[in-house]
Amino acid sequence: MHHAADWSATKPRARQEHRVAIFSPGFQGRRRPASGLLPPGQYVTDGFPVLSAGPTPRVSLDSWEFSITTETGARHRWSWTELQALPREKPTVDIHCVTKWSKFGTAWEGVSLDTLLEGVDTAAGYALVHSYGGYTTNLPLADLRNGKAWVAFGYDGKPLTPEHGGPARLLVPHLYFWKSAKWVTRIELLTAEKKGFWERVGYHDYGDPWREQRYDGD
Ligand SMILES: Nc1nc2c(c(=O)[nH]1)N[C@H]1C(S)=C(S)[C@@H](COP(=O)(O)O)O[C@H]1N2
Ligand SMILES: [Mo]
Repeated sequence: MHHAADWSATKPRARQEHRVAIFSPGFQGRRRPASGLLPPGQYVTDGFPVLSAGPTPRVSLDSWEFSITTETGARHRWSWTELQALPREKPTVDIHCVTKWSKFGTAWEGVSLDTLLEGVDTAAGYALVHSYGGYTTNLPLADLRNGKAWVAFGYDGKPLTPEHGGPARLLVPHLYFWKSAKWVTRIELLTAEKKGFWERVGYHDYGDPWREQRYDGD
């Protein structure tokens, strides 16, 4: 269920093709060739660089938890075991870092934010994502819905490694990769925008790689 029709009508043709390629059900769960579509100013890498603003937090699965808090103070919480019991998806997507590397065809496993938001009653328009270690990043709640975002715990058929955000990270591949918070633990839903770690020091609030929204004012 990816609700492609919700956004495709408003997007330029190149972006529409890109999204369709990403979410084509026939490619779920196995590698696909690179889309060949590179956002402006980016170059392709075959490696998988590690970019972390601080030390890698080590979180035991017994104490790990993920929660969504709403603007009314309600808190929805999942233990590791509860997260693992939810329906999984295997998105294969291209990722784009603001430092200009892009990686095509990355294969992940995780739980869709649509699944996690199913029982969450909210009128919030914004989300502030919190990680173990203190990293934060902000985005509109709409960008977490409709098949566009996951809490990912698998990469390339294996558990996600700590340096890439394991046990679990946010994956929001349609925005620059700094929005994909590693070691995610909470999503705070808000009626007014609060900026995250990079957004507060001059990076773009939204960060659309196709519009090259790297810095505030782009
Ligand atoms: N918690 C946390 N998440 C983070 C970061 C970070 O420093 N801390 N860096 C961001 C940036 S700038 C990028 S490009 C990607 C890098 O992910 P990777 O190290 O798996 O390539 O993670 C994003 N998520
Ligand atoms: Mo980045």
